Amino acid sequence: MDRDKLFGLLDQFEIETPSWGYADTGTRFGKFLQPAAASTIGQKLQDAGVVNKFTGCCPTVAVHVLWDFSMGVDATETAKLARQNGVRIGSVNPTLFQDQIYKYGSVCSPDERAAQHAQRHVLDSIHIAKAVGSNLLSLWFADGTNYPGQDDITLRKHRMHGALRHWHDALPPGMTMLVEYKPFEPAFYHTDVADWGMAYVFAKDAGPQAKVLVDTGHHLQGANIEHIVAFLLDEDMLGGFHFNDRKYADDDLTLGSIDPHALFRIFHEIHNAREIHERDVSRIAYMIDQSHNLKPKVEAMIQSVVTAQELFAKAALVDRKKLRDAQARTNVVDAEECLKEAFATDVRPLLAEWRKRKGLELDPLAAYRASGYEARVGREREAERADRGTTANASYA
Ligand code: RM4
Ligand code: MN
Ligand code: MN
Repeated sequence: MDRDKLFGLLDQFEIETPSWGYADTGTRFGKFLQPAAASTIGQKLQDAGVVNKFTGCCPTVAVHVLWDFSMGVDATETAKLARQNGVRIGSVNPTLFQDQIYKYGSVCSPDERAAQHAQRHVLDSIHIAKAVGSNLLSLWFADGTNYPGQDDITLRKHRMHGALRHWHDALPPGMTMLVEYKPFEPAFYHTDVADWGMAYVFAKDAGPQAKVLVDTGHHLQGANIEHIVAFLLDEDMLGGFHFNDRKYADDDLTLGSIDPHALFRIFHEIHNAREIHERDVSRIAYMIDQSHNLKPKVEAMIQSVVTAQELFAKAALVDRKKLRDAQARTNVVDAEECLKEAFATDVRPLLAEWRKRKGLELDPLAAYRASGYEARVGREREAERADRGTTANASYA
């Protein structure tokens, strides 16, 4: 592939990082705290700005409404803070779990008060998105049941349909509503938006501004995610991704750390849709949804972004003319060799060249480490926490 063409594709490949990836997180068995972990939205945006500075491709930051916005705080101030750190607010994620009222679900709950609370929270989130200049509302529901017979599954489906239609009608023009699915957890018997098919039906029914969000960790073992991606792309229903890797379930491990080839195959389908099937893939929102419990947060984020770029570039190198020809000849071995060759290509020198042209450091992780940022903010943030008399508090995302 022509170098300039590849660089053009890389220029357009922007990856959003999540505010919650910079805070202390953990599991239900506890949290391991890090001195440099961010505890305020200001600190999260500062970290995201640093990731963007070293990678040059992470200009937006996803926010989770209840974790990042406090009552009475003007959202435009948060947008300003983002700009001061060289980033913008990206997807706005309503927080439809964790409150006591959501014990039996949010909009699907049989408790009318819970559904109304959720209704209002999402409408407030749309206002926040407008105020911060974001065009993405990203919905994930913890709704589901834990025991057979606990609630009427069909009634819950109707409640979800109603809520999504209502919110869709409240979207300003140009704003996209993403519907994320997940097979289980926190509900362990049934989940109201359990897979891509349900997300597709809900989104389609809500209206043209609703699309499906694929979180790579939200599939049962063995699911063919690239097939789902190709299918959604062809239906013009793929809104975006939450990238992470997994070994067992929704592990939120570093992208590409377990199965880099899986993400390569996903990118292959995206390049294929653009080049061969002339699909517009420019509006796909690429987002990272990871929480790093053991790794230093900014390092882990840079590592993830660089891996995403490498796999994206490798997949772009697939010789699609050769592949089409092999497919037409039904030469299965030749066809597979096209993918193997691209995957085996060391694209790191190409990426270094792309960074050089953009005036970026050639090795983002090494440059970040040399900057001494981690140790500096670690000291500052520990001192601030001691002043406030607070121990770090954050979610279990
Ligand atoms: C969920 C899901 C959502 C994210 C929360 C924190 O498992 O992936 O996207 O908002 O975690
Ligand atoms: Mn997610
Ligand atoms: Mn998840």
